[in-house]
Amino acid sequence: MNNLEQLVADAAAEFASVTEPAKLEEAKARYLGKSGSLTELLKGLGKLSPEERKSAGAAINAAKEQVESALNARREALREAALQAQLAAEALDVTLPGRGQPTGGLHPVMRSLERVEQLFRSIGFEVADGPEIESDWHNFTALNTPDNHPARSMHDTFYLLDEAGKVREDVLLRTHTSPVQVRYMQAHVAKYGHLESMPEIRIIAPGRVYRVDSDATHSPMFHQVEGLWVGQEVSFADLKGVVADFLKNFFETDDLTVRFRPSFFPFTEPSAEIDVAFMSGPLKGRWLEIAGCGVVHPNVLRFGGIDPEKYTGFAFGMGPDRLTMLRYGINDLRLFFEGDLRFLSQFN
Ligand code: 2NM
Repeated sequence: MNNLEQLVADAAAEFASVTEPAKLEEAKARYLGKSGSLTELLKGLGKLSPEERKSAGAAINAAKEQVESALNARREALREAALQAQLAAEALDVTLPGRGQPTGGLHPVMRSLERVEQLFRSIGFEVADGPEIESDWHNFTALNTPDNHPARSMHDTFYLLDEAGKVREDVLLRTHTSPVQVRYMQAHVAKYGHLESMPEIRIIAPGRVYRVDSDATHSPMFHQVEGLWVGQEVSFADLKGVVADFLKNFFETDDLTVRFRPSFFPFTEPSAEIDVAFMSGPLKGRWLEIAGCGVVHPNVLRFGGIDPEKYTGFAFGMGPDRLTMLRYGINDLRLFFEGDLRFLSQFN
């Protein structure tokens, strides 16, 4: 083998031995680069006689073409190998069965809330809402709650922090949905004026509320639905009728008894707890505390912009979490907040 043939064989072997494109370009430079061995041979042609130069030049150029074609073949092989590796890495088996698209469903508490809304809409109530981050004024002051009331303590209510991390006294997570009723009364009066012509207010306010409390029967976030009916001759008798009718419809039975037990709330006077007892079924004969209610306190009407000499109203508040537990026979409140599909999927 002469020198040129040896050089071509060396180049081909070197190209074949590299597996990375960058290394291949380095190998190319050693033969075809500015001071590569073939380039140096071509530079040396000038020192030869014209006859020698002709044959030597032809031989070197032939060798150069062989090296270039070995290089191009190797470049192409490396490109093809890289492509195959990428295709293998990104392979999709389009023949696999799909993963499926499971359908979602309503949370059982939301089912109850929708049911409550539907039943109250059917007797002419509107559904109202408001912010979960409330002012102390809407949540407590306007609801006739005295400054020193224990519910106002940080022990019972979540307050918000200012930018320096200090507790603000004027902003909190609402502890009930009553501030929605206050806001609604004010907006209603602003819209219609507070004269004889003001239409009645009939609303329910469903939503999340927050209290510092957490055990098997209390969650720091829970749900409430409150109702409010304000008009010129609205009485406790109307309240009893609306509530008893609602409970019979909600639990889909006439086989229940409702009783009103005197109680106290700052925002109503008189006030009562509402108990219900089923006359049949697994809970037969047990009184269950289900809601609170009362005639709206004159101060609350006044804070809402309504003249308590002209209008009266009743209000009630109940817990859809508890209503849901009773309706479905659920024994632990925490099941509602764990997000376990084995539990949740039973309601859909
Ligand atoms: C309850 C019990 C009794 C109530 C009062 C009001 C308002 F804003 F009209 F004054 N809304 N809800 C109320 C009354 C809530 O929950 C146990």
